[in-house]
Amino acid sequence: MAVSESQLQQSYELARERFAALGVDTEAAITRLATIPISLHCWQGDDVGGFESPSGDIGGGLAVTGNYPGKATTPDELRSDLDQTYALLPGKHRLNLHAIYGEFGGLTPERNEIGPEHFQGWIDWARERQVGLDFNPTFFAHPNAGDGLTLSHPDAGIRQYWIDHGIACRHIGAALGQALGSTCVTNVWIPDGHKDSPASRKAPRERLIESLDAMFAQPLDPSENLDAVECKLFGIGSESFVVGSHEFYLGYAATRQKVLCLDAGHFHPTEVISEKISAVMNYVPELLLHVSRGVRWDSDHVVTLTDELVAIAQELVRGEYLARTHIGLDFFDASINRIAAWTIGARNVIRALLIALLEPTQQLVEAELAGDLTKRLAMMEEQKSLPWGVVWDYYCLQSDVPVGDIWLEEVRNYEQSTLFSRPGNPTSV
Ligand code: RNT
Ligand code: ZN
Repeated sequence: MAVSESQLQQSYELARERFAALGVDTEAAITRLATIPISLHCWQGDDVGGFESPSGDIGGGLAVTGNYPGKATTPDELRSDLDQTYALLPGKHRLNLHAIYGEFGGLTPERNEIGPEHFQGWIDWARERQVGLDFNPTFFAHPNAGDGLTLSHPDAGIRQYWIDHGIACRHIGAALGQALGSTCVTNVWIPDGHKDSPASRKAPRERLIESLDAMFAQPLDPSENLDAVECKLFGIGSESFVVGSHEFYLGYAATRQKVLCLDAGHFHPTEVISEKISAVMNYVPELLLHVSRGVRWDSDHVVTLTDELVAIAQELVRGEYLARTHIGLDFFDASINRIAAWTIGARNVIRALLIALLEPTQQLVEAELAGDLTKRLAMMEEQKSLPWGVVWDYYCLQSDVPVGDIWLEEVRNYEQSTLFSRPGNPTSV
């Protein structure tokens, strides 16, 4: 049900006063929130399919389950779906592309031969909307990654193929950054690992260092492209050993001063990335977050408003790390409407940031420094029921995006008018 605008204004005034009494300026929080972009991952829109033809198995130990109708099968469809999604999000956000989402004109160039020309359609689209782009080489869904090894492969020829793919992608990243006047973060994630216990853990890791160094050898203008590296604990088919583990990439990023990517679903189940941010930020220049949600074996469920999501946002705000952090999403769910999946995940990340920005941090820190841990806990718990939801609604209203669950009506209309009439779907002819 639509919320009455005047009622919301009145509720907001009360909420503003309630926060002001705690020394929190809701207007300042909203203004700040509007400057924080979330990089939407293109791959939620088509189940990590991409536009190489013929599209093969996703591979890399990644799995997308579900067959909800209406997925995007062309770049124009995906862009249209993204436009619909951005219209439901307050603030200005970014798009994170994978290399397999180029427009290859019906051909499938080798991955080491792709260039900025294959992304012109995306650049034009992004420029028109003033959306910044991020990028990822695709080290999976390819015969040369068929045995689950890429940059750490024992075969020097295969390693070189993937090094060259990474180099091509860094240049694409720089071209995207230059064209849009906004730094592109190019993130390297590789699937490399073993299903069963390896005889040598050492050799693949040494090879990976060598490959990464070769890939990153040419310095690029950091205002155009920044390199990031992403670790993982395990994947399907790499249960016993992952070459690019957390320790591996933390050391790599620290010694090479690369951006470290922490994916919320890539650690042991009781390990949380909110706990790691203030540790790694002492050693790496910047952070990329893949905000995700692990559920048992899956690291990629749609992001919900969990304690951990709020804790991540709180750590970024409390530690004043936002200026050094790039926030991206990473999940893929094909069992629900894909635009709704993006919208739910992204709105939750923005909501979590708002909760963090509305925290009376100074008072908590003062209680802590005074040794009054009773007050610290009492305040933290009371804080949970402060009327941040009203401030969120007001922010949506101000940003001219749907307030509350009416965004779903828009998605349903789009589903009927557009998604379900795509070829091969229920109501299409
Ligand atoms: C895989 C990594 C990686 C991918 C994307 C598609 O476990 O999280 O970020 O999800 O590159
Ligand atoms: Zn990830």
